[in-house]
Amino acid sequence: VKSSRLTYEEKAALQSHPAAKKILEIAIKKKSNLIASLDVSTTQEVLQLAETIGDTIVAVKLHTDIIKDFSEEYVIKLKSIANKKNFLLFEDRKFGDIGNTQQMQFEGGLYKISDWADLITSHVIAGEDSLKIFDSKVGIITIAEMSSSATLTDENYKKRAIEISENISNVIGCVAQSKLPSSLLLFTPGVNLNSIKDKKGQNFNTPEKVFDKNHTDFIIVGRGIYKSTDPKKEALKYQKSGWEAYLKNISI
Ligand code: 5BU
Repeated sequence: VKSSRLTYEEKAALQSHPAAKKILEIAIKKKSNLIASLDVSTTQEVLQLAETIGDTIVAVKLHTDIIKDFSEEYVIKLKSIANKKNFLLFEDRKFGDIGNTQQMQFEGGLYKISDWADLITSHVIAGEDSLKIFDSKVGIITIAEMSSSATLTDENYKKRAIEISENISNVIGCVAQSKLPSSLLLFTPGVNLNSIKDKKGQNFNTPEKVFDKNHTDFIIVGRGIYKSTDPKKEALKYQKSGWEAYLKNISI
């Protein structure tokens, strides 16, 4: 019996955007569907973690606006680690404004996200046209559904968000907490092997659950890795458990 989900090879063949092809190629090559969210506050911590766990991941997800000492030199160093270790740079900026403002936030300011990010997140709250300002090279991941308790992203919102995402050629996937009825790639944050929630509204699932239940493509792990006393060991654990969950998923 054929599994209801496609393999990464099958998905890669369907993609037209280079960032989508690339992240799937890396997944296949490294046997990893792990994205590490390095939500730390100094460039040194980001660089050190990226170097330490770089072999186990397909992308580093960043919140560049929480870094205290951002500089162009940091971007050069991070890019060089990303090239050496073969992972993408994913800025979780969650754009959520009118197109004109988002364009300035994407291209300008201190961070010049458009200069270095392979992937970015964007809300779709401002409607389809607001997403047309991102250059064609960056892979956009829209937020269709959030992981937090009592989020406003209900079924109708998710449906509309997916419709918009399908109409924009550089949207490569969505963040969501349930299956996607679409060939868009699914990215799932709120993954942790040791906790079920935090005290600030976050909900966690295991890698196995998000593959079994949602047929996700990529798991996003933050505190589960960067807060651990041995990030390398923990990243390997998530890599292995994410990959085993994927293999199980394609075999049924
Ligand atoms: P955690 O430490 O594993 O909870 O980190 C999760 C990361 O994913 C963190 O950077 C969040 O900003 C991000 N995230 C999320 O947790 N839930 C969502 O729905 C979205 C992003 Br969208």
